[in-house]
Amino acid sequence: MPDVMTSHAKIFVSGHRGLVGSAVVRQLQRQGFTNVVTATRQELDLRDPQAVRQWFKDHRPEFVIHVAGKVGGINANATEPADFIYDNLMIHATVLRASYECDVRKLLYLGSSCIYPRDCPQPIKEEYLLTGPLEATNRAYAVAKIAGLVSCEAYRTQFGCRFISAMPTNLYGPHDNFDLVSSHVLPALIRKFDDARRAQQSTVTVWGTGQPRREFLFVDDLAEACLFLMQNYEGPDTINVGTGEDVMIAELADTVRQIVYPGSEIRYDRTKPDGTPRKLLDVSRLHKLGWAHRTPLMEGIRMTYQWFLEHASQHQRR
Ligand code: GFB
Repeated sequence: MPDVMTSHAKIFVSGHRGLVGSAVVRQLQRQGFTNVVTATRQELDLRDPQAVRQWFKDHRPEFVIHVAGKVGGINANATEPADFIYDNLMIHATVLRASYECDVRKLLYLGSSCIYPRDCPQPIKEEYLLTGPLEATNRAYAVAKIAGLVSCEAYRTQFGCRFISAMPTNLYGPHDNFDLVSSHVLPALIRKFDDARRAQQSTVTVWGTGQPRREFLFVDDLAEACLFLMQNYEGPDTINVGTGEDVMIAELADTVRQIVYPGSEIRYDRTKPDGTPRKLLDVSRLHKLGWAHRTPLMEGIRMTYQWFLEHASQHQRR
């Protein structure tokens, strides 16, 4: 029986205040894990090798669910590439090295669907990685995430580390970033339609042409998949995590409009980039392992909007 997390195992969740990290902590609590350790950015700068090494020595986590990172939507990635590549390269290099040096028993690393080639066949299989050019708008971030994935393989090869990796699709849910400049499309649309409703503005602007297609996974489903992989997967290959269904941005915008502000109209700002035309993940490997998502998109959007309304005061511009 492989070495799995028991209820009292010491589990470090990096990035615990973010969209994914907060969902992973919720899921661990739901599943009865009582010894979860975290560190705020103020307590621990994950880009600082000395600080991370010392923190790992002091806290000795047995398992690491490594979901910290500098993330953002198409605009943030296109305008801050140096910060995206530096922060993410440093975060992944320090956490993986310290995990190896402190004999962490198993680590899960999370990548992103943007690591795949811009124009690869759809749905995207894990083996398409590095078979073609990347999407320009998030190339720096993608290279950093690929470096993290290859690092997991390298530690496994050289030192036998049980470092596994997963590639999630576009995520959304509670604790998302709703800032209009740096956010991803779904929280941005929720924010835009809600702002328009409050201001009684009849028109909402959607970026690009509305033609690209995107796949959206509710973040609590991703968190459940992370724990499933930690407990059941030992393989060297990365695993796509998604729903296997995608939607056109125009359809998504209309769905959010119906939920948040049905009386409004949509206009498109074609001066903004579309990004990758499509990035639908092939999730057959994950389904074969025994996990599939459960939250339909409409239900997930409603739950996310509900959370947004309950935390309206928090949505300051980042
Ligand atoms: O979610 P998003 O910013 O990132 O954009 P990507 C998805 C699509 O939604 C693009 C359109 O075609 C955008 O033009 N869109 C329409 C909007 N209106 C808006 C809006 O108001 N805000 C935003 N943000 N988009 C990200 C990568 O790519 O995917 C990240 O940049 C990460 O690195 C993430 O990998 C999962 O899906 O294009």
